Amino acid sequence: MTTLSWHDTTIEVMTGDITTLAVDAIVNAANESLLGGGGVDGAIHRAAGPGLRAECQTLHGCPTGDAKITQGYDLPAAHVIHAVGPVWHGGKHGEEALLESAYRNSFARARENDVHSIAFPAISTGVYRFPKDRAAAIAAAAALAAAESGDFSRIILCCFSESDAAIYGEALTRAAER
Ligand code: AR6
Repeated sequence: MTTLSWHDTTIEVMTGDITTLAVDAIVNAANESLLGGGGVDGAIHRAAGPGLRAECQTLHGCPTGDAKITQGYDLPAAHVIHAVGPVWHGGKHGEEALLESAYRNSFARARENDVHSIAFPAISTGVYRFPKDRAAAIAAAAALAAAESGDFSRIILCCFSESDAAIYGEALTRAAER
């Protein structure tokens, strides 16, 4: 685990199941339909129960790079922020800007809803095939920028494997040294 104090925010890279975290909001790596899927999206919907899907149906989807917020239902987290990261198509289709935008809009939804502690999965690095080192650098830069805003007490980058946590931890350390 990598932990960093940045301005008044604690930024942590951890390994674990994001559905177990008792934070103000967990972020979902969703798709444009917002109606569920596999990976972390499937795990969040299973743990939250049917209320989450019912609320998602009222949202009419979400474009890539954007994020929408719901309640957390049976999750220990109060809210779910559904962020839609890009599918990796080789890197020349605006993928990096879209992933940055997904993080930026997730933090925006958080601010609008008094969310001060927030946990992110490794958005786009599973089924969407975004290279992990590049995705980690984008996540780390977004977390530092959000910490500098002073609006967050705790930002967690929640990886699902030790090897991913090593990549995200290194990216966070490197971003903080710049
Ligand atoms: N806690 C934390 N991280 C997890 C968990 C969990 N419980 N389960 C998986 N991960 P992915 P994407 C990690 O594929 O690439 C869905 O079908 C996983 O190991 O879930 O953004 C959606 O509906 C990986 O590191 O999301 C979309 O259609 C990371 O979460 C599509 O997949 C992201 O992998 C989105 O693809």
